[in-house]
Amino acid sequence: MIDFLGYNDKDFPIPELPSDDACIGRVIEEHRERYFVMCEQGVFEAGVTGKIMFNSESKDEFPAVGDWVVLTPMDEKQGLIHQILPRKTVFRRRASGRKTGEQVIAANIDIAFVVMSGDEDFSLNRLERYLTIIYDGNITPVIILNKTDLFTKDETNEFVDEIKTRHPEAELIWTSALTESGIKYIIELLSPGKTYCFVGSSGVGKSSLINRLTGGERQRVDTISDSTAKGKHTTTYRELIELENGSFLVDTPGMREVGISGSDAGLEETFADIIAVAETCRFRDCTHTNEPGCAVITACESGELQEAKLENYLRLKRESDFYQMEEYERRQKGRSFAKMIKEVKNYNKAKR
Ligand SMILES: Nc1nc2c(ncn2[C@@H]2O[C@H](COP(=O)(O)OP(=O)(O)OP(=O)(O)O)[C@@H](O)[C@H]2O)c(=O)[nH]1
Ligand SMILES: [Mg+2]
Repeated sequence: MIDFLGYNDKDFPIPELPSDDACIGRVIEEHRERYFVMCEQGVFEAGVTGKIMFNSESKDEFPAVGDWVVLTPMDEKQGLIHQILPRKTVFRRRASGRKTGEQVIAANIDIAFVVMSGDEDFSLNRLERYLTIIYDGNITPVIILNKTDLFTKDETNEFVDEIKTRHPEAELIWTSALTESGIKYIIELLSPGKTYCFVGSSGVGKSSLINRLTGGERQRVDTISDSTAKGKHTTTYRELIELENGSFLVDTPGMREVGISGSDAGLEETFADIIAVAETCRFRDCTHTNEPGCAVITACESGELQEAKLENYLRLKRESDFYQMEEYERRQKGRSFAKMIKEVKNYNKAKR
């Protein structure tokens, strides 16, 4: 039985190792395809083998923070990642910008804290994007409303009510990283061997909350953007931190885009109230926009369902469907290209 960095060989049997000196480690930092992997012998800076590099069809086949991997040391400080062990859970979003496919933000997460604050960051629609991704990855969400010190009690209560009305099923904690109010409710959730990640927009206080939990100023100043950010401690890479009680926290940089991929399971859980009513619509393929006998529209009119939530559901469902269609087309294209290469090869062989 291995009990190391939350690795439990009951969850994943230890695979056959490629050599005697190979070991199991956990990815604790990710920097553009270079990884820091913590093993029992220490921390190794590692890249992936050529096999992973060339056989991977998409970015989610590369290691991510929180992954357990098989590593062979090359010297005392450098290593090579041979294999990623199966992921128990995964926090992934649609790759940002013009890239295709999915990007894994963190793997093997038990609870994801979605941090938001009451200032301009407050958005129930964005919160639902996070919930969809979290449920889709088999992770349990906990919502944190931070920076309550900036608001009156009544204002905080209003934010709390808005979140609870829209998502009564999700656990909600309101905190101030400045005054430490509410921090104890986060601590109550942290168990040894479990992994927790903090996600949310830039500046909402993810790293500040983590600093409170570690009890120290472990946050690094971002020296690169110091001149523009005036010494702001903005997080630039994902990292895993071990707490004294044996639990693990993943800090992530603020996300500008929270694009969902094909996340039907996540949508079904986030919008379970809408999905339940939709079962009773007259048409099975009802789009809940203008059909006669649409139970969802009737429920919105009577106040049983919230119209704003329905609008967001329909938007996210379209996004999920679009992603799946795009991926399907991309794979078909990839397949027909591979088929064409094969045909050319066969033709050339036949000619010889
Ligand atoms: N008033 C107040 N300020 C806070 C609180 N939490 C964080 N801050 C401040 O908000 C700013 C951003 O905090 P960070 O902890 O760096 O935010 P972050 O979510 O880690 O941001 P990124 O790393 O850019 O994603 C800092 O100036 C913090 O001091 C809080 O509870 N109350
Ligand atoms: Mg940060």
